[in-house]
Amino acid sequence: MKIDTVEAIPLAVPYRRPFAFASGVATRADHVLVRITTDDGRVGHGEAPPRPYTYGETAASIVAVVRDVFAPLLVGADPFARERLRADLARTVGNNAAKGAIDVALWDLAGQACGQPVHVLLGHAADDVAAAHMIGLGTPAQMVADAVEMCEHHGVEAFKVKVGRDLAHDMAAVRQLRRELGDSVELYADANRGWDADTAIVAARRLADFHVTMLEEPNPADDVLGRRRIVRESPIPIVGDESTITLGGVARSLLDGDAQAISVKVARTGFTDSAKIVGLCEGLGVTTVVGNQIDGMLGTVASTALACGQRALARHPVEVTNFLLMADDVLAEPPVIADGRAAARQAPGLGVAIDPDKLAHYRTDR
Ligand code: MUC
Ligand code: MG
Repeated sequence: MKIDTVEAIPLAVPYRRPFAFASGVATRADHVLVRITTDDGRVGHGEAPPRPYTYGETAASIVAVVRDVFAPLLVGADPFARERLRADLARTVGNNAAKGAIDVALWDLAGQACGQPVHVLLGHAADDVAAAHMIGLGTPAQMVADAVEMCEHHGVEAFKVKVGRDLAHDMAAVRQLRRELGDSVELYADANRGWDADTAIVAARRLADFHVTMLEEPNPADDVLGRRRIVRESPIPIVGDESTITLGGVARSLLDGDAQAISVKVARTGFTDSAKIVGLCEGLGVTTVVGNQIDGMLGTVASTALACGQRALARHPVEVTNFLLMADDVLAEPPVIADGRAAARQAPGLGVAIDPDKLAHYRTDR
């Protein structure tokens, strides 16, 4: 089996409502669909969400780097040779989402060729996992309404609450969420670098009072001493997300004392590097959680496969619900969140099919 073509197709899919967080707001899914075709007629897919505020990539830069730099390295190669291809791609620095989507498409192809779903190839820790929902910034009432809808319609009992604004506003939202949802749901928080160190330390103590279990990216990790002070003084673990986007970056962050747990995202480290990060953390006794890069439906299927493939990830609720923000997408069958759980697809590879009419409708390059 050899790679024949590599395409990067820009999409624009509307959201039902915007998703806001301390470092930005997403108003539509302007993701790039990576499609790799082999000489024996198989098609693998991956989804690259551009996140300029995290990786510096835009939809246009993803399309250009895939088409002009990565496709020439991939065409003619064996899609099973992931380690060799990873090294070839790594000669170009950055471009994490583009590389992640290519890696996902390669695993999709490998699974199809083996007749096995990706989560089975990754280690088959589980067939389904508990889902966590990420609550975007809004008024406390809007945030509570979002959570209640997820509880009532999808049975979700774990929530990552966006914070990182004015402390009084953030704490009002967390207080109301705890009051409305009760003590049995898990709440954890993500400030997306919105606070300075002093504010973050105060916030961490108050969050702990509401039994919030973890705090992600409280301040910019480049504020080195400030971040270490937060880690030292916070009563709850500090999670690295946008400051820990590569295998080496995770190692450095943990050794430097900048984070005590790691958010792993298929959208930036594919399956291959995500599994390496999970292994590194597992060996060090560091918790890993599957994060959500405001993934579309394809990214959600991939995140669920990763979580179901790795035991260390299957243990914690997995952030797989934010595709519900999308008014539509290009997958023929959307993911399902039922009774608070997301199931891995059991068909070979990722088990996804692209709806050709929807693709024609949402692609922006024609
Ligand atoms: C997160 O965990 O930070 C929001 C925007 C983005 O790119 O990722 C998020 C979620
Ligand atoms: Mg985060």
